[in-house]
Amino acid sequence: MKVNEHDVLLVVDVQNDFCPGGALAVAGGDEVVAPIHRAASWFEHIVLTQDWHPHDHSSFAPEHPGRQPFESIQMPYGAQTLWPAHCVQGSKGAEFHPTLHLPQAELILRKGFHRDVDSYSVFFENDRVTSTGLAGYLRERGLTRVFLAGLAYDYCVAYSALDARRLGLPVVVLRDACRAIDLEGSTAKAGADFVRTGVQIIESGQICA
Ligand code: VGL
Ligand code: ZN
Repeated sequence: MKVNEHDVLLVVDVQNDFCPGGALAVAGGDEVVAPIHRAASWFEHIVLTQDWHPHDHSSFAPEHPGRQPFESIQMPYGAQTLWPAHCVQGSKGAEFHPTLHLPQAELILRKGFHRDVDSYSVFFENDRVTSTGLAGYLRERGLTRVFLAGLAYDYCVAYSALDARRLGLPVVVLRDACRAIDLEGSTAKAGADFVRTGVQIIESGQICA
């Protein structure tokens, strides 16, 4: 697949806490770095995102006495999965994985910084109305097709892909450059949602100039 100057590679949440040894480790999370680097060499435009929570974020299980990580609770905006505390602003766990080397990235977008609302998608928070501003950034810069890679395939990557489709953008997910959390069928659901909404799924090796 050919990429051009209107394409952007969104590298989602390749942070220590989502990699082996991290607070919310995704199996093989660090293995996304090599395919991301290979894909990145073809792109003129790269945006990195960072999950970036206050220490007392409402998605953290310890904020809800009696509740365990990976349980679901009802928030004012709907169902919310509770997570171990992760990606706390300024912590080592919130830093990019040390092997990720993309100094050419033109924007680092942080999300999840509102205490009372989680944000899986890089476009809209989990209340589905609060914008991160990324859609406006892409529009103003003439970036009209989105390629997605990173962590986690079934959460931040999937929510971002579906929101980009809702915004009317063509979306391509680089499957080998993602790893999943896989909670209660979430990986299969993401794949089915991609097919239903027209998200294209390719391998990073299929990209060319
Ligand atoms: C993510 C769960 C909680 C992700 C972030 O980046 O996929 N998942 N926070
Ligand atoms: Zn998070």
